[in-house]
Amino acid sequence: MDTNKTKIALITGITGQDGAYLAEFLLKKGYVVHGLKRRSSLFNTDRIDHLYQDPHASKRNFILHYGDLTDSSNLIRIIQEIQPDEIYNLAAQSHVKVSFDTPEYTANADGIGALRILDAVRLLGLTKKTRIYQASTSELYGLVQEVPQSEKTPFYPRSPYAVAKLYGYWITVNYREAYNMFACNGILFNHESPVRGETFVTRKITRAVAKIALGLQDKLFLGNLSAQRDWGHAKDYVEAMWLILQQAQPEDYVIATGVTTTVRDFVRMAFAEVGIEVEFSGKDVMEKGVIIDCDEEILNRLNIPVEHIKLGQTVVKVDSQYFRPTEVDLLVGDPSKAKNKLGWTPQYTLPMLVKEMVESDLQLMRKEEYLKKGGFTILNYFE
Ligand code: NDP
Ligand code: GDR
Repeated sequence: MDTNKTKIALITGITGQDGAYLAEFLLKKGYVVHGLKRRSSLFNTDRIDHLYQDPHASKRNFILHYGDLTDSSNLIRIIQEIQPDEIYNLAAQSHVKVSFDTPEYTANADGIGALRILDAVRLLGLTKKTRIYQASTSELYGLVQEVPQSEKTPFYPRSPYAVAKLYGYWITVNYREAYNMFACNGILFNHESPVRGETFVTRKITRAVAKIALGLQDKLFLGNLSAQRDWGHAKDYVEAMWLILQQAQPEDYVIATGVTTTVRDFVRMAFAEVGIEVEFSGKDVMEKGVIIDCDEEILNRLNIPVEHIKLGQTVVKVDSQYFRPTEVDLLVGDPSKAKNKLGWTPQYTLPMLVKEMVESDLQLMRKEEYLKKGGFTILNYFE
């Protein structure tokens, strides 16, 4: 590849969490970044509005295109027009629980969508020019076969989402082998951030913690508290995506921290950030989390009124509607290959991530607090 030429990247799923972090990352590296965004009835560009450039400007390095992973002709046209050096296929129906409700759509977007990208590059004769990153996932491991999970661990998907992503994984490997394409899977374990979607468990927790601290919500309803996840920060993980495409050989990589934590412990850590100590008791659907102590120094520092915190108050309850028909109990990745070959190591630890997310949601919820004081009704869409 000519390293002096300005590189052109296409990001599908640019309006999502990873799309936004990756766009920022690539722009800083001097790329021209094109993004595929879906038409929606409401604006869906909150996460990338700070990168927006006026379409009337004479020179732009950040350009959005309407498109959808379920529309081949649209993908072919955009890729033909852009002639990208790198494509990051991040678009997906990415919610595991929702995939049980929309299995066919999930298969179409997450499975066949990956094929459409690969095949567009092949049909357009770009196999030598365009490198492709496929957003594969630790959900592929599903039912525990071994821990920690590495590139060699067998897959056993446990949701329509994971089965669709399994197709995406293997079609990427197949196109690499069949057509000599530079196409790679990043098998990324869970990664979060202050702009994580509000219905994923970490963000659901940090939003609720902020609201409970500010007296805007009483309780947080959750599903399986015993699930264990290897949580990292999206900012670290988008760097790994880029590194995967800069190697001499196309290969697949596990990207993870190597540390696993239960949902229950994530809840404890998030409440601790605002000075609230929560203890859990009971089993399965009867389990609950109760405030047993508070740290007034932290409350004062964060300007949280102490009268909002009631010792003995139940702040977490289990609600079986959030259970999945088949669950993934334990994920913990082995990132040795990424460390050795890519030189990648995450900068964020879980405590740093939790702190950043809680602080950001506290700031956000202060706006709701302000509106509530002004007499406006707050709708709880995300609980
Ligand atoms: P998000 O849910 O935040 O973003 C998904 C993006 O895909 C959004 O931009 C969404 O658009 C877009 N999208 C959804 N369906 C379509 C479609 N049919 N056509 C075009 N665009 C579509 O996900 P993340 O940023 O967290 O994840 C990025 C990718 O990485 C996903 O493929 C996910 O499955 C995968 N992954 C994520 C991990 C994580 O922990 N975050 C871990 C491993 C893999 P809109 O904004 O309009 O909804
Ligand atoms: P996951 O993330 O399914 O791992 O997929 P999610 O945050 O949705 O769930 C993590 C674990 O928490 C348990 N859980 C709950 N989950 C949600 N969403 N809401 C709840 O109320 C709740 N209570 C408990 C879940 O059962 C699960 O065990 C994410 C997505 O980003 C995928 O796209 C990605 O591929 C994987 O991470 C790696």
